[in-house]
Amino acid sequence: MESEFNIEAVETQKCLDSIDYLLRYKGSGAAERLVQSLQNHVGLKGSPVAMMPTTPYINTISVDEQPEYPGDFELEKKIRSAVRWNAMAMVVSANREHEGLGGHISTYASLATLYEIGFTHFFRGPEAESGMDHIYFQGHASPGNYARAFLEGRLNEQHLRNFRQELAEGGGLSSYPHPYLMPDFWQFPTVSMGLGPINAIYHARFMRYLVARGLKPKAESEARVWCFVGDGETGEPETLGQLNIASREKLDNLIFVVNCNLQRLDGPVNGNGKIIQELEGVFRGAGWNVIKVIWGSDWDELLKGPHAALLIKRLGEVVDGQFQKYCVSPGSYIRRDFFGKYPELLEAVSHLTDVQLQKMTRGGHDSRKVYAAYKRAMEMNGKPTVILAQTVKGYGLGEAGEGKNISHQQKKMNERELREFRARFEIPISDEDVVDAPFYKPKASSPEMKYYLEQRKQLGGYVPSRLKEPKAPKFPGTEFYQDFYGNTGDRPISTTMAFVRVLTKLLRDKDLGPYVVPIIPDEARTFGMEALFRQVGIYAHSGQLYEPMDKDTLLYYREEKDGQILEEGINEAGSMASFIAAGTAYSNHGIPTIPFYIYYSMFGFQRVGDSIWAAADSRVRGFLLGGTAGRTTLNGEGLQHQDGHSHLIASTVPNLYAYDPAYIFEIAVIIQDGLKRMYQDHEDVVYYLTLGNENYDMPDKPEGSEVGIVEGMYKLVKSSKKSKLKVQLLGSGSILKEVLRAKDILENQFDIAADVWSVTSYKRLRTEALAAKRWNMFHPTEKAKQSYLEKIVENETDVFIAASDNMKIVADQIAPWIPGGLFTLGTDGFGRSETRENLRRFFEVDGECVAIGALYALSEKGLVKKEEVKKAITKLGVSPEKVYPYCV
Ligand SMILES: Cc1ncc(C[n+]2csc(CCOP(=O)(O)OP(=O)(O)O)c2C)c(N)n1
Ligand SMILES: [Mg+2]
Repeated sequence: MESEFNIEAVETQKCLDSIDYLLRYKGSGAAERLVQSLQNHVGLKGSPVAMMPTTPYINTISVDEQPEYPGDFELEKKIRSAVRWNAMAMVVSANREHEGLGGHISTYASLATLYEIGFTHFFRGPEAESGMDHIYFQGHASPGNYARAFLEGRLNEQHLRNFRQELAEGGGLSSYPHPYLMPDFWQFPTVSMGLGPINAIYHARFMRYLVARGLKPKAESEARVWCFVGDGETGEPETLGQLNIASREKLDNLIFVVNCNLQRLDGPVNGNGKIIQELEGVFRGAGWNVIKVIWGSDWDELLKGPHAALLIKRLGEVVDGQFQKYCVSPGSYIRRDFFGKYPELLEAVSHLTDVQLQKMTRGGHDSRKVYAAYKRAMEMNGKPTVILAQTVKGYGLGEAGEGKNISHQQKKMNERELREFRARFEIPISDEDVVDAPFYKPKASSPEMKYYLEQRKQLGGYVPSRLKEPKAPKFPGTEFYQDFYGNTGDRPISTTMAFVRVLTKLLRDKDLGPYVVPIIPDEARTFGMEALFRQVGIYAHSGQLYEPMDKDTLLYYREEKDGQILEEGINEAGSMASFIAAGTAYSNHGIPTIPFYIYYSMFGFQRVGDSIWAAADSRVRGFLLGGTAGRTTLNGEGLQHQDGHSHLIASTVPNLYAYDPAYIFEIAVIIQDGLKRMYQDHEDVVYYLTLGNENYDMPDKPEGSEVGIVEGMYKLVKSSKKSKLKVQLLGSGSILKEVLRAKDILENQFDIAADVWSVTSYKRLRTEALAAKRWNMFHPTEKAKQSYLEKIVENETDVFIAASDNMKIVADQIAPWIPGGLFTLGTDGFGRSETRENLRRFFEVDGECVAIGALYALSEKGLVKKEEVKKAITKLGVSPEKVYPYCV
């Protein structure tokens, strides 16, 4: 036994010596390769060893590898302290004046150094040769950004005073990064946890796409995407769920900085474990380069000392909850509880006072360590990098909240706490003034301001900032769309096919085509778009490294380095991130790419609604296409697929125009209008179109219908029947077909004339009607305004009935403006698998039910006898006792 142990020890030592040798003469890459070879070797011998996903709980970059610090510590500290103070003062004064305004102090307090090093040494501005870096700032650290912009002269004292009072005179500052509210300042809305990280990944990839497609020149030194993430935020599936995409795409232009203050809102992120280690494993497993910045320089000595191995062991043993406890404890406790576990460690810190022990910093507050990490991240080749930086939540707040569980919510400071804060960061504010928490700006002539502003100048100007409007590409005129205005003859098509025809033609346009970005989450074949694979190719950064199995066919799966399609795989969240990247490129890159994102409509608003909201906030311009929509139109797929409510959710997004077109000419007119508004008139709007997969004949475009199609409603057929009774039937999407059937039933079987309207957008009709009504409310003595809807229905005195493949409430949106009210039919309830015919009867939106609805509405006005309606129900073969589809 004894001798066996010795053999193992001897052999182990040999291996370690080899590693040391390689480390000394060939660097860490060579050592890593040796370990890898050992692992492979053992695996081949039949006893595979699992790779350890983590490294010891110390900094990745050793002191010996640390680069020279190029900055001026003292001047940087002065600037950082001023920003810290103002960020705190902004929140404190807002909440003093108006209880409940809210805001966060502690997040920025933990981030200050992580931001500072970036702003002073790394983040490149709009004038930089590489182009601007794109930085996703932690949402609730916004006071830090505002405080810095104040020093830069981009915001004034009044702005700061009006933090979270956006309606105040002179303008205020939005709570969080919202490009919609501060369009000259913010680029990326990040405060919905998880959306910043996923959007950052796809943004970094889209930057590569722009270069690969020749839309953006390849700069010698590439711009970076930086994303600051909270450690609590890593709990969101969107944060970690797409890490593999970043490594698959070799995004070395992407740097995540996770601010590991070990706390989230309620308490510790992983009190019983170690979030930094957990994240290291996840990121490394996903193929990222991981740089841990855990300890500040005052740990260097101990970590090089004779008991380093034991200290590292101890650092690895202690869980996060306990490290948090050390933040709020005196040095004597730390000595006893942490170092005291091993007598050797106790001895190792015997020369340090309790105060010194208590002040030993975490890596994320040490400029040298952070600088080293950022520099290495910038030098990384072939992989994205994550920096896991340990910080203290509420750093510098002392008793007011440093490291405390209540820290996140802290928005007030009393006089004593303010004095302490001032003293700790040496802010030159007098004793009398400090209680008012005034803002502090060092003089423009001070060395620190000169230094900082010069650094920003060297780095190319201020960030964040939004770029100016780019030049619009040349747009095809109306003649381009003529192809789509005629009837489809005896070749019925679906609206999805119709859209694909329009898109295909747009892609072929020599001026506009290159800017079109088709985005598809593994659904191209569903939508009949596979011809595009061949026509414009699928973007793949490495091209096609295999021979596609269908190479000898016309429509083979063609991946290309400069492919145009973003084929995202089964990934609606990632596709939305691409949509946002492409739809904001006009502002972020000065390149007006036009995204057309087509997906199963059920997996749009319902699944990634928050991303759509963020897209709208981001001022995205582009088209969302909800394919295979309609609760009864997509018939076989059943409950989880059949969408009858995306138009309802779409109605909640203010700058989004939602259309439910029925015909190819409607689609062509809507897309033409959208392109003009977004890319020629520079309106920040999104167009949403639902598309169906039912084939039917499409008629000629009625003369002069363009305005109505865009405004949301036009008369498709005026009845030629002479009759005492008349109804106005409103239909949308594929149910327009059923409405036309109802017209025939009513006219032929019941002698009731019926006009038919196509309603393309209930949302738009309602929005404009509401605007007119509101104006009238405030201008009661002036001539009342009339919306488009009111104008077109004012002379129609008949009964109105609406039917669509959506919930009834979608059509009900316009009911208040319909003379005599609106009777609505729709598809409320869970979908199910059936034939279209049966489904439409089930949901009561087929021609027969629409006709019954019309008769009933007439009877309600006393124009038809109730008895007649009863007879009609029987005549049309509908069971009055059929189940109520909403809740069976
Ligand atoms: C999707 C979402 N859920 C919840 C919140 C509310 N929220 C804001 S900040 C926060 C805690 C953030 O903790 P962490 O990410 O660790 O950031 P820290 O402030 O500690 O840097 C929570 C829960 C949110 N903004 N977004
Ligand atoms: Mg945190």
